[in-house]
Amino acid sequence: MVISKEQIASSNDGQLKKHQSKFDVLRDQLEEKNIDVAYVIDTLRTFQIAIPSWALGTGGTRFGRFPNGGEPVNLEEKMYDIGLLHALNRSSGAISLHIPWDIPEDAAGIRQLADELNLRFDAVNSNTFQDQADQKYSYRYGSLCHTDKAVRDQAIAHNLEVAKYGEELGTNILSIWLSDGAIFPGQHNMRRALQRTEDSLSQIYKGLSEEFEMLIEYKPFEPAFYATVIPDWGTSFLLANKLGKKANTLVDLGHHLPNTNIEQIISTLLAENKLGGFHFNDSKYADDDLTTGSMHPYELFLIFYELVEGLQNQNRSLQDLSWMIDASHNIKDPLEDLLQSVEAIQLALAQALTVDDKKLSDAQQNNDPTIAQEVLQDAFRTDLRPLLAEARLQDDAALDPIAAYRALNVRGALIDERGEDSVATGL
Ligand code: PSV
Ligand code: MN
Repeated sequence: MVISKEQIASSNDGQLKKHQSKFDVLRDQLEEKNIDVAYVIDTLRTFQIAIPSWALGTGGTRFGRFPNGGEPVNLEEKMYDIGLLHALNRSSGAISLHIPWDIPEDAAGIRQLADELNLRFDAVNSNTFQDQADQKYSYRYGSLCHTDKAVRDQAIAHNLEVAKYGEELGTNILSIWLSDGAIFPGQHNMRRALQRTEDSLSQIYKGLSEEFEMLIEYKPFEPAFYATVIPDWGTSFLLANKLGKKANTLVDLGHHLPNTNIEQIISTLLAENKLGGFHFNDSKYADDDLTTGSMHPYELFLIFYELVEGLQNQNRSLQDLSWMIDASHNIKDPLEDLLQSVEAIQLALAQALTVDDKKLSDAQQNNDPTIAQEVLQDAFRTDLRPLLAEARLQDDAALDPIAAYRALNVRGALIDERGEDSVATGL
């Protein structure tokens, strides 16, 4: 299924008048505050968030899974699903693959389909946290950290193979998340496990061409419940620094212990020029992988403020980093969940772009936390949704993506096309 511009336009028709009056009020309000509305809209229109190929089906927990039907069963169908999202919001124009779940057998054909759907390929992800049927050695006791060199070599070769698939698709970003670690105290020597991991990563690093970027993702626990080898940003940063300029840290919002100040991590990584990418989701307790912005929208805004301010300070652009949603959709329709996540991310970006920087920095200079809070919360509490709708309208996307998705009965059409029982691969 594809959604045409005409279908979008007719779904917008009935809402245009209402949108225009809401947008006019907001624009006046923002211009009174000397905000360059056209610049904010342009930034929103340019900003694209990659959708992972493994997030298009219903997720689940170890207790069960409740699929919605019509799930994509191969890479092409997954790309069509992302094409639907992108037609609705024009902000999801990128796809991130996980190998071996989505090996592009016919890279030229896949690239052509991506062009047709206006998608580009973002980071490619390796998987050494599961065993595959045709695999010689098991990752039961780790991959890049394994005590046995043969297992490490197999995992190194896998990562280089993933990078090769990426190259064939026109991306030069390899994203690595390792589940390597110990479930029990004493299970492994933590120092040696880290040293072996560093050595394996440096072999992967050396095998990547100069243009490649390696993203190192950290996570405190799960599935290793005692000691994950790369548990935090400090360890990822340490490894990325040792490896060299092609290696950077990737921050997944769900990969922190409760109450960690993620925006401060971002500020430090940006200052050190070592922030490479982002995985968006939200959580109440741990790596809950909930819809972005569904739990902590204020935190998301503060994170974006650090990103926007930090990048501006270095004359860098948002496009220098990789942005991806990494969520699991337990009960919602995955496509609706992804539309909501993209909207929440764009909203946090817009809020960050409308902070009165001068006033905030004066308040900081004058040690005035009251005014600092007023400035931040003024941006956060201004309803910027009409601005997002306007950015979409200018891109021929839907004023209200969820409403259009439902009006077009997309899930029903996908069920008709693929069946009630089609289930996507992934997590
Ligand atoms: C791990 O929880 C993680 O966030 C990593 O990004 C993986 O690549 C992804 O989930 C799915 O495997
Ligand atoms: Mn992640």
